[in-house]
Amino acid sequence: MNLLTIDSSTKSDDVEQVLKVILPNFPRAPRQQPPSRPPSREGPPSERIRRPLRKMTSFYIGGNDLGDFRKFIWTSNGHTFNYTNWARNEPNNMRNSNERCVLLGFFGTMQWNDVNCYWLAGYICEY
Ligand SMILES: [Ca+2]
Repeated sequence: MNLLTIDSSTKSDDVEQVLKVILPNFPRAPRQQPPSRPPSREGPPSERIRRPLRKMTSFYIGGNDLGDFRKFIWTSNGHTFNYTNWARNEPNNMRNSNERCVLLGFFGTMQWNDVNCYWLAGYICEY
């Protein structure tokens, strides 16, 4: 199992379709919707998993430049990016803050942002 590799627009679209199914707020709604019911530990396992995910909109994928600065590669195969979906002005290594990992969803879309690898966020794996 590896962190997700997104090496084509087709795969990005496929991942977006999956995220839309499991995350009602993805892509992020223009305005926040109130939760449909109060938090609870009750319910079937699938619901207990989905519930905390509803508010999560940022996920690490398997890209980073931890080897050579600004040379982003996929952890799954070590290949440099043939396809990218950076958000406007990304990757920007904001304020030289050592942004070495790739986050999907930061802007409420499928676009990517380079961030510090210790941001609190979800992650997406594939196998
Ligand atoms: Ca950034």
